[in-house]
Amino acid sequence: MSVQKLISFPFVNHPIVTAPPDTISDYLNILFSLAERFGDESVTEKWSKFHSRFSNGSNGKAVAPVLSDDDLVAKIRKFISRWPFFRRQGLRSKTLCYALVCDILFITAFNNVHQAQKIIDYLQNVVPKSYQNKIKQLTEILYNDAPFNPAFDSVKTLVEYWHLNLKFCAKPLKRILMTGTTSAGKSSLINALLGKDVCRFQNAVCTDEVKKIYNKPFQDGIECSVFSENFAQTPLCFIDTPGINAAQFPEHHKITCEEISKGEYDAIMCVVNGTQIDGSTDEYKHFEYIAKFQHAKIIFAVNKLDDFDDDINKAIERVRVSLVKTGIANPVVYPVSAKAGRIAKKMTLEDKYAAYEADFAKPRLRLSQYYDFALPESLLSHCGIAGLEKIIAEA
Ligand SMILES: Nc1nc2c(ncn2[C@@H]2O[C@H](COP(=O)(O)OP(=O)(O)O)[C@@H](O)[C@H]2O)c(=O)[nH]1
Ligand SMILES: [Mg+2]
Repeated sequence: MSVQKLISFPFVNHPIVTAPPDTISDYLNILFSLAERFGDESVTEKWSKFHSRFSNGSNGKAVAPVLSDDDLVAKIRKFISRWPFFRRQGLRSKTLCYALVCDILFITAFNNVHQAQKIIDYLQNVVPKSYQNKIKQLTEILYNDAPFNPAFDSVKTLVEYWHLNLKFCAKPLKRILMTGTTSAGKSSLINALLGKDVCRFQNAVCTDEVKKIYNKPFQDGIECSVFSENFAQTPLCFIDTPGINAAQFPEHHKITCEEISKGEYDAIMCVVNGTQIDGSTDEYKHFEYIAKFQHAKIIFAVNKLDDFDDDINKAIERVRVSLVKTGIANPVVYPVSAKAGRIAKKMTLEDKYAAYEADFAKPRLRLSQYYDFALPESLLSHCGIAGLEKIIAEA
């Protein structure tokens, strides 16, 4: 997997956001044409994100087709000549030039100095002399760790996010295989942990293949609470496997076991449906199979505790005892509610936040008490997600 896939865009405080719609449209047209000229096949995905984020600002106007070489040069020059006009709009004159440099390098040459040099050489030939040295300085900050220069204050966030991306990509990937019965909440838990809906979740057997879901160094403009910085800043890959007990799909069990036997993960998270705590023979047979793979950390998460009326402590103990019988030495069993986790991460149902916060602050549902380390008082902790973040980050 290429690390390029992991990076995300610095949409927050992007200077283009405040530009007039026609300017945004021109900017996107130039950026797109440059990306087509200098990018490889990985550009399309990044570009489409960029475009969908900003095209609303240009009144939904589609980006014009890729410009020919001559038209691109002419368009960039015309764009620059209009900069005194942008200044009247409250933008600093070179701001959009700096943003363009950051964006095009990010899309086509992040982690690739050689490619970056080609783009810089091209731009140096197009922009007026007064910009050339500044472009060079900016490139030095991005690629050679030159100290930040206040002249680039207007793109400070872009530069900061560039370095966050670099730091993130330099860390080794941590892989977590998710397994359990159908509808235990594997996909919901991945969504709650990542703070966004990347997996389909529903009351049907909808995961019929192994899916890999990656996190990003920061969310593309999405606000989401995260407890563990280490969790947020570690490249993660969740391996979502099919449920092991779908009677009508026996091949699902096989697919999952094959994936487990590959051993290509750092931790296995077994998700147990808290509303069916005693499980089926199938479920514990599966855990018996997993017991053979103790080279990886095995984490048990009892989910759906928002929907559980009995004594949670006793339920956890029951699961633990059953697990010991399957041959798992010292199983660690953690309670969680993926449903409350989604709300805690503020992904949805903002109006329900207060009700969930109050509910999970009650002694019975304060799931943080079952984690063997201190956690702050918040819904994110009380629903179990904060604790799981930390456990995954340290797996
Ligand atoms: N009450 C409750 N329902 C949940 C929770 N997590 C998942 N569900 C529901 O359980 C069903 C199956 O979830 P899903 O994530 O698709 O399970 P998977 O088959 O293990 O991936 C869906 O209807 C979810 O909305 C939870 O924490 N609480
Ligand atoms: Mg699923």
